[in-house]
Amino acid sequence: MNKKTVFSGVQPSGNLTIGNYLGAIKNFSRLQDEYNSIYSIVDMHSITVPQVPSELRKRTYEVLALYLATGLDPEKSTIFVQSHVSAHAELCWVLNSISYMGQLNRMTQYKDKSSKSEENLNAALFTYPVLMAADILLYQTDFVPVGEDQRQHLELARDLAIRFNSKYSDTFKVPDNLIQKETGKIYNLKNPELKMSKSDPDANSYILMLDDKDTIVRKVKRAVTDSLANFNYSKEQKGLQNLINIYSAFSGEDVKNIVNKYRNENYSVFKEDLGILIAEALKPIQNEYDKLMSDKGYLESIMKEGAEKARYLSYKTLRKVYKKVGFVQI
Ligand code: AQP
Repeated sequence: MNKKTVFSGVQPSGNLTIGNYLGAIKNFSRLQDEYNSIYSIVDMHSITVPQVPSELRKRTYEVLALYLATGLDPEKSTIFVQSHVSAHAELCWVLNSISYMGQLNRMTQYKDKSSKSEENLNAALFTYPVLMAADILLYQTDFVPVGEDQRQHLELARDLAIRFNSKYSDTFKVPDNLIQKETGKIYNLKNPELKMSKSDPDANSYILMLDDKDTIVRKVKRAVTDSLANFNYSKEQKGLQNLINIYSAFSGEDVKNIVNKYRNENYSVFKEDLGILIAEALKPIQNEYDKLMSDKGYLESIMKEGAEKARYLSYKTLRKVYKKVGFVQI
């Protein structure tokens, strides 16, 4: 009965890409039978960059519908919206008190995002990884299924858990990551040196989970590859390597088979097949998503139920933390 716990979250900061899907969400439902699974829609993280409030609200419903459409079952997993559980902000404040400015300054995501715009130079973006540590540590998490881009933030969560435990005595479990080797980083279709990102200004750089078939086929056709005319899986052909990884993730076929199958073909044949493969794999998810989005009442009932479960679990940890740091309990 002693199941290990997994926790992860997705920001409702844009329409979700196949990077978010393959790097994180696809694994969530796979894990829910084996683990105590807790999945959040981390809306508080989203406001670290400017958001349009009405869109943020709409996207929060959309991410929940996508969670359910990809197979998350509220009977098996705790699914909730971060801002509904105030323990996250409360623990973040305590963890801020043991976080070093120098370490936060080295976070590559902070450096990338803050250099993009003056508006992004805010204190919340700087302490974003501390809030993420609070998200994880509140649930005594064993494993965190995330994409490669979150590795450094997860290291910070581990450091903070260890630091708090040694300063105040054992309180937090020290979490490990669950990063998929091939799909932990899906690259940008227009520039395979960058990761695919939902907030990229170029819509051709990503494929959305809700893109229609024609759009997907067109985007894959235009994806940057190379002029070597050699169908191969190699680091020197990063664009093609990324597309082969995507093909493998959606088909379940291993990379060797895919390379053998297309070895004597033009890239365009492979790209055409890949576009159709992605569109067909996403279609059932999209159909389920449409049904769920037409029933807001149902989605809100899931949010309420999830918030209650998450509040119960998180306050158990927060109460211990408050006691250990010396806050008066009444
Ligand atoms: N390209 C990617 N490949 C694999 N995994 C990815 N993830 C994101 N991009 C890729 C994983 O998706 C989960 C949710 O991500 P997030 O919403 O917390 O934000 P992010 O990591 O900052 O992702 P984006 O798409 O780049 O969002 P924006 O553009 O808003 O910053 C995480 O587990 C992440 O690792």
